[in-house]
Amino acid sequence: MTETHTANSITIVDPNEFEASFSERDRFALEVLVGLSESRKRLPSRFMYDDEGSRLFTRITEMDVYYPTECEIETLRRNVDRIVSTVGSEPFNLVEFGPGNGRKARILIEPLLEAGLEFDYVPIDIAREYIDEIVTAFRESYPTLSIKALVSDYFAGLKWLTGQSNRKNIGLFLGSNIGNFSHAEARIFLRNMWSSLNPDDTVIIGFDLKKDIEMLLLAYNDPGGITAEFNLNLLRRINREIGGHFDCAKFRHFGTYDVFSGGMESYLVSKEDQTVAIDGIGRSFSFKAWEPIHTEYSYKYLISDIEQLARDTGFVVKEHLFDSNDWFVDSIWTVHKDGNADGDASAC
Ligand code: AVI
Repeated sequence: MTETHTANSITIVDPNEFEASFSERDRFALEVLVGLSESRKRLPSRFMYDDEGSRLFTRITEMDVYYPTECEIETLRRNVDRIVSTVGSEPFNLVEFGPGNGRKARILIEPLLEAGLEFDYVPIDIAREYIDEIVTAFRESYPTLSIKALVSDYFAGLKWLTGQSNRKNIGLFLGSNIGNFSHAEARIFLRNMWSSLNPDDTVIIGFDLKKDIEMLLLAYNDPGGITAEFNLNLLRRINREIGGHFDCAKFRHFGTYDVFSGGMESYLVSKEDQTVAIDGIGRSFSFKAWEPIHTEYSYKYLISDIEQLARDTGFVVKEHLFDSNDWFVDSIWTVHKDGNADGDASAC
């Protein structure tokens, strides 16, 4: 892992140079090959976020029908004093997993600076360009803020951080990104986070709550078709990066809700029988008329689900912070580790 000091207060840690033999493009090609070869075709949602996908996702967050972003911003704003008070007065790291454009972190950073607290802001993201953008923007907005920006896988970055700093960590995993994991993946993710943190560290996790089904369906099937474009961009990305020959007009976006699992599910459905070649992986894939490709889960939670998830992964729920409609929650958890190094791993 190398460290590059770009300014007094900024550290960029880049572990990726050692992993260059397996590029993001190779990984994408492999996942497309595996996902489209299955009898229930699927493409992993994490590949939705290339430059074009990130641009489309930002547009989604600006739509009135896509309520989670505004709900979480309201949640953070109306509860900022409570969050500042949970932090305590000791120096700490404010670690943000996947900071996006940093819009939500700003809501916390300003009052934390005003309160005169000593902390490093530590955004962690695998994509160097996002980290560069946030560092540039935050250096301009907050000249006194100390930033340690980590270009890294979340847990490698967190392990590096806890290995070189024994400050308390306050982790932010906002935006209901946890909802894009299956329930099993969410448990694995949170348990990994637990393992990488120290006892009594805090995490604040954004969960979208179960709610009126019409509202969910509208949020993921907006009338302007931006969500459809966001979903179809996966096929365009295959065309751009690995020589696919998808005709997007021959697929449609379909967003539906599984009341049993609480998952909004997104699909791309083939409108006709067709065979599509992907030159970069030397294969063609056949689609029957109305055959789906699963592309995304967005799980919605009950408070009882969240509390169970915390217990199962070794955390203690401190507080739930809500927006004024109770549509969204930022849940504050602390890391519980007793004498046993494995903690309470009962459900893992
Ligand atoms: C990033 N993630 C939390 C969004 C969600 O709501 O699951 C992605 C998204 N997909 C369609 N619309 C928004």
